[in-house]
Formats: sequence, C-alpha cells, structure tokens
Amino acid sequence: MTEIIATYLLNNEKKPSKKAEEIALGLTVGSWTNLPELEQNQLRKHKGRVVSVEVNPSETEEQALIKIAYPTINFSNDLPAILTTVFGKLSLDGKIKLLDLQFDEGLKRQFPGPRFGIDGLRNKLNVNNRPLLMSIFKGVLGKDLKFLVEQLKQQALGGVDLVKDDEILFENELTPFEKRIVEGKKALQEVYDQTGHRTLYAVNLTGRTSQLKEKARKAAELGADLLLFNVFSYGLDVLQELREDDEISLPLMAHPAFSGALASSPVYGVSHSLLLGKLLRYAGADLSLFPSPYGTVALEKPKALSIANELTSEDSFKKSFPVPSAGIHPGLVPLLIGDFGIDSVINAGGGVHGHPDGARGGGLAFRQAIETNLQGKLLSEGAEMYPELKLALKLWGNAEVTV
Ligand code: 1AE
Repeated sequence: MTEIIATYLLNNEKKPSKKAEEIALGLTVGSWTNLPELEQNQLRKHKGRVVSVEVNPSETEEQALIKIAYPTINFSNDLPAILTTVFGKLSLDGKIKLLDLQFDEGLKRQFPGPRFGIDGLRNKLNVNNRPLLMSIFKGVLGKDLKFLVEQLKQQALGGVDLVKDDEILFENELTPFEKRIVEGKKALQEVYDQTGHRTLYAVNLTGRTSQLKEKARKAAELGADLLLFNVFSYGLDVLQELREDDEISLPLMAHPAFSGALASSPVYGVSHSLLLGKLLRYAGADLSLFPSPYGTVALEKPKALSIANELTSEDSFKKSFPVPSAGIHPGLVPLLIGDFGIDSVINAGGGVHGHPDGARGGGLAFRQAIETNLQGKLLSEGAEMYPELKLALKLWGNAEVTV
C-alpha cells in the first residue's frame, strides 16, 4: 500500500501518542472500533497509521513531533485533496503545525515540477557562473506606460538579468497587462541592441482565476518572458494548472504574498520549507521568492535555508531558483552568496531604485558587488574600483564589516 507521510509539531499536547492515534483515525476512517467486523475489514486499507511519536524534540518546550501515514487510495492525486486530507480540519484543531510531507515516488510522478528550472532559465539568459540579479519595478501605481518603460530600461541598463513587476500592480488602464508585455519587450530589445545584455521581464499575472489561463496564453502569444504569480492568494493548484498548460509554457515566478498568514506562526499553519519550498517546486514554480535572513522583512536563517534546500536538493524534479528577497542592498551580497550559493537570484527593489545614481547605478552596484565577491575580494576592495558600488556601500553599509 502506498502512503503519504505527514510530519506535525504538536504544542502543549499532554498525550501526544493518543492524539496521534486520534488523528490517524479521525482524518481517515473516523469511528472504527464499534463497527462490525466486516466493515472494519473494508475500512482497514483506508486507515491512517501512526509512524512515530517523538516527545520534546527541542527539550525546551512541551512539544512532540508526530508522523502519520495516510493511504494514497484515500485521495485523488491533486494538492487540494492531499492538503485537505493531511491538514484539513486538523489545521483548526489546536496548536498543531504541518512541517513536512513525504510523497512516495508514484505520487510524486503525478506532479509536474518546474518546466524550465534553474538550468532552463540560465540557458535563456546565457548566464552560468554567477547568481542572477533581479530588480523590481517600484512606485508604478498611478503611473503611465511611458514611466514604466523608462524604469524598465534603466534597470536593464544597470545589467540586471530579470525585472519583475511589483506584485501589487494589477490590471489597470494606465499600464494594461498586454501593453506592458509588448512595450516592455521592445524596450528590452533596444537595450540588448545597445549593450548586448539580455534582460527578461516577469509580468504579473492577475485577475479572476477563471480568466488566468486565457490571459497567460495571450501573454505567451505576445512574447512574454516570464509570469509573476501571487500563488498563495490563489492556491497551489492554480499554479500547477498554469505549469501544465503547454500553450502557456513560460517560466513561473512564485511570489510569497499572503504566505506569511499560513507559515509565520511557530505553532500553527505550515512550515516555510514545505510551503515556499517543496510544494511550490512540485506544483511547478521555476523561481520562489521568500524573505532573506537579512533585509527589512527577515526570516530566521535556518528557515530561509530550509526553503532553498527544498528548491534545489537532488530530486526527480528540476531545481527551482531560490530568490531571497526584501530590503536587499549591495552590501548584503557576500552574505547572500555565502548562504545560497551561485544558484540563487539576488533580488532588490529599493536597493536598486534608491541608489544615488538611479536604477542604472543601482543595478551596476549589485553586479559589481557580485563580481567582487566571486573574485574572492572584499566589497571594500571592489569599491575602490567601482564608484557605483562605493556609493551604495556608503548609503546602506557593508555587511562584511557590520555583521
Ligand atoms: C519577499 C518579496 C519581496 C518583494 O516582492 C519586494 O517587492 C521587495 O522589495 P524591496 O527589495 O524590499 O524594495
């Protein structure tokens, strides 16, 4: 019999073994022992199984780690059914957090994983030996297409590899989705013709769920490079639908908006590694954004690393790019490369646009910081050669010396 194994953290549970048995029974066959023998036999193959109960794993709090195996015959092969089985009403039942799900190989094969992954994106950009650099449009609400296109050009001229829409830019009359794609493409081609540097643009796919596929197909037809998607406002299965549609066939960048509501509590919800790592990768995200350990919206380092590990560990799926984000500036580059390696994306909004020389200067400063670090030099040494990096370090500081 094949199973999916869920790991949970129980908090303040006086009788974890009893609770584990109740979960294994309650989320599968419900009441059991009072049924006639025949019915018990029929239900046996559906019953959950307690795999292990480990009390006080942290030794500091009254906690227990429990593992429950659920027969895969209980659900259809889709994330809504799986999540409802393993953490449906249970998610409402006291201080319990879902930490991990172990899919067996057969079940895993029902999921697509990223279409492009790290290698596919690197091929599109022809960048292989350094982290990618991404910047984010900023201050574009209420602005027209001319403003947006100029901002795009400045970012690209700074040498960024990817530019993503701000996740809060929705369908609007001033910068409509389709025009953003067409005009953005033209602007990036101009920069390429001028500099030989290729920048790709991730346009924000928004609107009602029923219209998303059609909109995404249109984006592909118009030559869009990537789609940014606020996956947690919609649901993981919607992401999977986009991934599996061959008429869309674009890299998918998952934004973590709303995920904090599901993952941030130490005692409720779902772990960061499962939500922003494993499940996004299985459902088909090519890139996953999450807060880095350092910036304005910071995530504890072990959690940020656990997400990256789920996105990049050896698996039957392609690897997804980890994108540690939020409040990133060039002085943090050595820490980010130290933590996440070169198979990651360094991503900044304010840290690009807030540069004294504007977005172009901001992009250059990041590229200079990356180059300096990969040459094994201190950023302070790089700053002696590069005026943009020097200005950035003066403004935001240099984590090499302050952390
Ligand atoms: C964790 C997501 C980060 C993001 O989307 C964003 O807009 C960051 O902006 P900055 O770099 O903090 O200005």
